[in-house]
Amino acid sequence: MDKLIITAALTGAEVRKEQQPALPITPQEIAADAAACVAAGAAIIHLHARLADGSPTQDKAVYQQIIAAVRERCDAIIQVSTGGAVGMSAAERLAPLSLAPEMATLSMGSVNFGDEVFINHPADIARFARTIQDYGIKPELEIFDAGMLPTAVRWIGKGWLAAPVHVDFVLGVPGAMAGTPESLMFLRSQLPPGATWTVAGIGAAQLPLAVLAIVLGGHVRVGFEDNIFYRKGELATGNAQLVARIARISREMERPPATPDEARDLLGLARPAKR
Ligand code: KMH
Ligand code: ZN
Repeated sequence: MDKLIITAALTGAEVRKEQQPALPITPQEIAADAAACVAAGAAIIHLHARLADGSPTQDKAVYQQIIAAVRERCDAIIQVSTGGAVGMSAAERLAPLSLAPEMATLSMGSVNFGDEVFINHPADIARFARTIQDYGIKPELEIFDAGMLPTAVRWIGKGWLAAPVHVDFVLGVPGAMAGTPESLMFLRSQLPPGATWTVAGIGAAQLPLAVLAIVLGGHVRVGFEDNIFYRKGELATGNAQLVARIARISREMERPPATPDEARDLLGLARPAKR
């Protein structure tokens, strides 16, 4: 099996500092956390931006500061969010794409999201997909619910998404597909040929689904965006602690973590010129 690509989802849009004191908010905090995660075994850094007061933003200038700070500290694959936060407009959510990061997320449908609704109108998804393609960015298809993967398959058929796709199964959001092995096994059985995939289990589902993905040949996403605990009742000390646990398990399972450049090779991304 291939080496394991570990994505660190550092901040997200929903978690608050009061819930997890180690949540990185400022560009410098995010960059330091990204570097610690890469040192611990992460290859991709999934980015969300926050304003100084902690509120989520898709502001291009803030992303620009974060990306510059991260690039100074490590060679991670930078993946920006086009999901942003519930309620943001499509135009807001598109903003970081013009910074031409290596990767960007692309949610493949609408879904209940806790007490809210994460709306992804097909016309907006198509616009995001086009823009991502125009900038030469590799999309990561965010699959929250069962209908979203057939949508991706349909879109590959229409030529709206380039194969092979890279998919992230986000499992355990209240209102979406449960964070269970059965969900993951089903979705994996529906993947289009050649797809690479990762899993982001929410809350207590993070660790068991990560371990299952290692066994099944998938990849893993961990981090405070999805889960703030190390174990029941015990907050993680930092995102890197969550990454380090997966790296340890992956080595034991003979799927050691991919470096950022090894992950680029697995995902069909060009290796950047040496910095
Ligand atoms: N914050 C969620 C509503 C993504 O990054 O693309 C959406 C999200 C997905 O986090
Ligand atoms: Zn996200």
